Amino acid sequence: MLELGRLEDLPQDYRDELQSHNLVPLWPSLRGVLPPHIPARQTQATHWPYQSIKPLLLKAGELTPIEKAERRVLVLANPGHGLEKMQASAAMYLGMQLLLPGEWAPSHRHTPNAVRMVVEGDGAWTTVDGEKCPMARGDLILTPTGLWHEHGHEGDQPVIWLDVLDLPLVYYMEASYHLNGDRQATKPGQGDRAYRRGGVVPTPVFGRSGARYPMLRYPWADARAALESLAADRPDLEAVQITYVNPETGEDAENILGFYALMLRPGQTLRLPARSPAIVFHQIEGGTEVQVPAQSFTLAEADTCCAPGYTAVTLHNRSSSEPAFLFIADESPLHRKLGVYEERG
Ligand code: GTQ
Repeated sequence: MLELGRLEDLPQDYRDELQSHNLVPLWPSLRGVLPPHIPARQTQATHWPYQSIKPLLLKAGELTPIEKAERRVLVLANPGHGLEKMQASAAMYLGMQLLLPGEWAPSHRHTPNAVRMVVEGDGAWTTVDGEKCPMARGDLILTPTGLWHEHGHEGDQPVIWLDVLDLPLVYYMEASYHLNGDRQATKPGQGDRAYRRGGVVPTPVFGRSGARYPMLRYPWADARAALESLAADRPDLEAVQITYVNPETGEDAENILGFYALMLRPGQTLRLPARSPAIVFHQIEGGTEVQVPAQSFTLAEADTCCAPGYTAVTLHNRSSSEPAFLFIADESPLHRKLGVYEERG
């Protein structure tokens, strides 16, 4: 490839003059912003074992009262981006949040979209847009852009969940802000009951729900049952995977990030092709060997890891007798909407 001119090749007085007019020559940086064949990625494959997070999060519970934190979260930061950036990938933020019995994380709403994947503990709830969503292990709860949400806890043990937000992207767009609100009045009705079964939707006489987000909670019991049923129906199926969708439209549950659950059969090895979006894996049940080129992680229950885009990932269920279940988040909806989505086999 032809060598392009360097900045140092230009006379200093010319460079100074460009700078004084807020001008920059493209050619010394052209290959940097448009590298050959494959994008430069700051996202590094990173593993966050739950056993190293949990004691530090419980310690945060002792050190910082909820009133001083609003959200008591340890951020799973990718060293490739610099820890202070608080991002797991270009568009994904991950945080592990702790709520102690009796605590309340006050109502707010913000432009970034969020979801919670409940890791452990019973008796907590998130109220989203007036709907009180109970939190049980493996449940996925949406708090989409602009919807009021607050967290409370009526149980007697700590509750911990994983937050996934598109905060890095929305912040980069200079569109990230929040508003504080009052405690929400709760209204009757639960989306996960109204949309209890696939293939049928509630149809009041005056027409279908016009709500942009008709379903806010996806109970793990239902997602797990769907995976087991799919696996039993299709013994030949390689990827026993479901996507969390809006049941009215069939589209991804949120606008920017995609959410999935994957079941690995006992002993199964599954190769995921290289795709443009970065991907996050969180172990709900069982244990998985995650191989990215030149690295491998052993995910135990409640562990989380990420892989950059344009990278093939191989998953292996370490148990020869039990299935393994993973929660997956990725940047596919964003890449597809922007027209940059790519698969490379
Ligand atoms: O629970 O509303 O991890 O607003 C980061 C920002 C959680 C939340 C986070 C948030 C929340």
